[in-house]
Amino acid sequence: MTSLLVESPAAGEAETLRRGAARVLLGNWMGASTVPSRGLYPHQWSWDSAFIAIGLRHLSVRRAQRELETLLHAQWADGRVPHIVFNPAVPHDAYFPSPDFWRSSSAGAAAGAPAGTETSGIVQPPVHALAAWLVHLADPQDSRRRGFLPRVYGRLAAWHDYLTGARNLGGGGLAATVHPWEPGMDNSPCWDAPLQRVEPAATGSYRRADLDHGQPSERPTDLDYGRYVRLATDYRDGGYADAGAGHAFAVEDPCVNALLIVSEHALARIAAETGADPAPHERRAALLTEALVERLWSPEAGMFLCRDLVSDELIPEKSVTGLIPLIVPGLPQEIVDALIGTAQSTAFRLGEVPMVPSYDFGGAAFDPSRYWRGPAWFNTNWLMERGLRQYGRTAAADRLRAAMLTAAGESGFAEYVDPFTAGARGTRDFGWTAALALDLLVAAERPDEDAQGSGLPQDEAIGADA
Ligand code: 9WN
Repeated sequence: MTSLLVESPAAGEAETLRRGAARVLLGNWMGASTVPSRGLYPHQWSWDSAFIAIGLRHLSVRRAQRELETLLHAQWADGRVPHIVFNPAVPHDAYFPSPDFWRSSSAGAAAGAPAGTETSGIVQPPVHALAAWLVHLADPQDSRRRGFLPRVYGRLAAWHDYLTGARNLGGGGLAATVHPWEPGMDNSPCWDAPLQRVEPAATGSYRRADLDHGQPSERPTDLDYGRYVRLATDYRDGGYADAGAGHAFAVEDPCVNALLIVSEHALARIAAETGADPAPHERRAALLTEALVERLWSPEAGMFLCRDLVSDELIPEKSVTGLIPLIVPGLPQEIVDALIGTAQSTAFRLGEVPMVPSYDFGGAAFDPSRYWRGPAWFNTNWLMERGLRQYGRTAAADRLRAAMLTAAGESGFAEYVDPFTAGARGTRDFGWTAALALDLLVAAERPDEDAQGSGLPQDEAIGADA
């Protein structure tokens, strides 16, 4: 990778990047939401849409609002926001599992799935309240005029109630995930041990569509896919019930819960802006932060780890998920220092390699090409960048931002990149890569206007913006 952008991009480079990112976002826009990729992922995905809205707000605040509202309209009555909202115009064989696999409107009826929209029945990380708050900040006057926050507040609050209620499977206050697709890092080595308990669905009982678009060496193996299908089938056949379901896979993930905390702080801001009481959200954010440290912090590893709820043990694999709590405000100083030390250690090599990898360079399962087992992703690095900035590591954050901007442009807005070279991997013209590059570009150019730091109540700069 040539280092085009050392600190902040030169005007010409920035313009090229901005145009490229805008081209991707306009090209992936479907009229009411944005697809992650026209080929590989031709529907609306939950956490993709949140990250996409964060970038889209710089192109069109209205579209960014619409993006989030389209997703939230597919919310189930029990509060869950589904991980995919299917586009009825897309043929079923374009993506697997398709609507006829999930059968949300029938199998999910008891859990309150909408009757008129087909969705998946699992969830993804809760980035949405943070995204809604950042979209509001992009143009508070327009947001107020259009009543954006009052429209989304109730749905976002119900979403968090679902995660902290029905999904408190471990009983310690954290949200659990019941499928490897839920934390969004599908093929992470963290799931290898828990997945051993899962009997794969029979080969030939389904057809993978992802291999029509991606390199098999960059995608999950057939064995892992069989297990994903088994877990989703069992969840569906149990009516997508959470309590008492005897989940074969149930995990508390640091990134999911860190995003829940940051989004809960954002919800407090949203509540205050709409005339509701922010205090319950602040209280919940504080309780979740305590639970995160109590249940997932490992002083030995110097990072957060996933907890397997079936064995009730921490999973010793080091994944980027365990560094992402750096976005949580108010962590004890020794945890912040340890997290940054681990990020800079030989495991993740922050500052030495272009972007933070998805998994420990020294881990037995490390693979520089395969899904979430080594490659570097733009959403996780965007979160790391915010975390570093929040805790005053400005030089490290600036370096990471510059490297991400270079990698986004040079890779053709790749889905993920090789962790040593930043060479493109996965699909190209990927939605959140373009969106988050645009967001970083704006932040580099207009630091005062952007919601730097956490987007949280302690952040005075944001208070002034709002
Ligand atoms: C399954 C859409 C999604 C991302 C996930 C990423 C990948 C899907 C898949 O693509 O997952 O949800 O088919 O592999 O792992 O984070 O949201 O971009």
